[in-house]
Amino acid sequence: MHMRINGAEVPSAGAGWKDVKNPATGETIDRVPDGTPEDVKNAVESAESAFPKWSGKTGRERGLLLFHAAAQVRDRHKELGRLLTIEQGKPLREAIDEVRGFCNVLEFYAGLSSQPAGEAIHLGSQGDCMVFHEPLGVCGAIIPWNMPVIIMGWKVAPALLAGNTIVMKPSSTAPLTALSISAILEEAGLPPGVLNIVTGSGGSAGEAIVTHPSVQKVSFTGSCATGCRVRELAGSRNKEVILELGGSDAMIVMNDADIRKAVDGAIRGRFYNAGQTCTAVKRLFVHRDSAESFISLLKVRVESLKVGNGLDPKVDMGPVNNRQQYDTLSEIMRSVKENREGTILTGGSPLKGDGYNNGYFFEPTLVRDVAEGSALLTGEIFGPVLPLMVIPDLDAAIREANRSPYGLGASIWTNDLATVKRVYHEVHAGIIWVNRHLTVPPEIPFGGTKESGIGRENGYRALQEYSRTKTLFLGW
Ligand code: TXE
Repeated sequence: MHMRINGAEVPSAGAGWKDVKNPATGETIDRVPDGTPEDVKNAVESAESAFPKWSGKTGRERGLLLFHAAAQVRDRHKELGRLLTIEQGKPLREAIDEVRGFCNVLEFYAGLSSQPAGEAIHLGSQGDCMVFHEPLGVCGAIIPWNMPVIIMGWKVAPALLAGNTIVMKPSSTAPLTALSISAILEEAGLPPGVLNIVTGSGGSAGEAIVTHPSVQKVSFTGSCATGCRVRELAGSRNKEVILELGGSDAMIVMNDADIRKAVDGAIRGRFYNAGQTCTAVKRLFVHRDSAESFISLLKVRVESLKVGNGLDPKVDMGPVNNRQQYDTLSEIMRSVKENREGTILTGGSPLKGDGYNNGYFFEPTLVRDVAEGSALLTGEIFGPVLPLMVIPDLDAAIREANRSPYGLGASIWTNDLATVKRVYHEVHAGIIWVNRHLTVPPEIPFGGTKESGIGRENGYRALQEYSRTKTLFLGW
């Protein structure tokens, strides 16, 4: 596939290509151009030329177009879901959900298009003021490979509705569905140049987007290290950023919790998308009174997960997306075994042999009583490995939950309101779920504290992230 600039497929100004592989088989399924700074320059120019007309439309006109585009993507959800499974690895049912989720995001923002924006301020004898919300101009969006379609929606939909034009870079290991979707948006009537996609590496195409003088704001989702780099590059140019940098979400199960419901929550929370979700359950704390019954039920459920090619409808979990993830995970588990960093209750190794050859498959893994300082607790484990600790009381749970540099989400499983109140007030995170984990519908603001990032996506407020106020002072 080619990049999409100014409403058309274009080859790169450079000669390079990047292979896109199916993580379940290792086969090359397509290739995309290795975009250069020259490609980014062309894309930004195209976004700049499209801006006056796009920002000149009424919000309702832009909203109608988003509705229409959502319907066209929805019509093709099966074929897009299949493409997403082939390039990303997730089970088809999750891939289709993600495509539908993208449509939900478009529809949510389209629905906001008729909301009144701006304010009128009466200043007595001094006069009256009107505060308008203006789009920023050209915005940059940098997308990872774990949820490449929904994260595209989170960035593109509010930016477009607010009247901005966009240059977006998908990840090199999952760019294809995003490219197909942007072509569908254009077929649905999105004018050429409003959404431009440059493929390629982060160091070249990604940094060229962040540093281009005409790009007003960059929204980035990815690792902490890259997010810091993006922030530095943008900050030294006085550019705003939205950074969503992952997490190490705690799930706390108290002794009054509904154990079956909590086990379901832990399974979905950790093993959905092979554990590669920013808000996945990455550390599980269980109250000692219910620990043994909870753990034995959980172990049975983890062992029953069927791993395989996501196109097989019987599969619960696919491979991890790429070699780097696979190697990192293998290395972490090697260290856990060698240094006795915890008791592995099940799993712990890459899956080899029949049906798994050349794929990045990893066993669903449960590790209990993880030692302090283990990477399982200090880093962000982006794969199907669930570390579990038994805690004596709520004080310990809150203390442990906060012992992470991240602060994206956390969940508390209980029926006691006083417990909910304490966790809500004392755990540092952008979202606290009660008897639930992972769910992020477009209606709610999403983003973290501490090293999980800055700014918020989703919800009504995201429109403000993509606009600036301008005031008209009428002195009369
Ligand atoms: O991320 P990168 P990687 C975490 C997760 C994972 C780790 C590494 O823990 O194991 O990050 O993943 C682009 N300037 N998350 O290496 O490098 C890159 O091309 C501008 C959590 O894949 O951050 C891709 O499009 N852009 C996370 C995107 O940034 C650059 C989701 C993410 O890549 C760039 C993914 C640069 N210098 C990984 N370098 C979440 N928040 O959910 C790379 N990129």
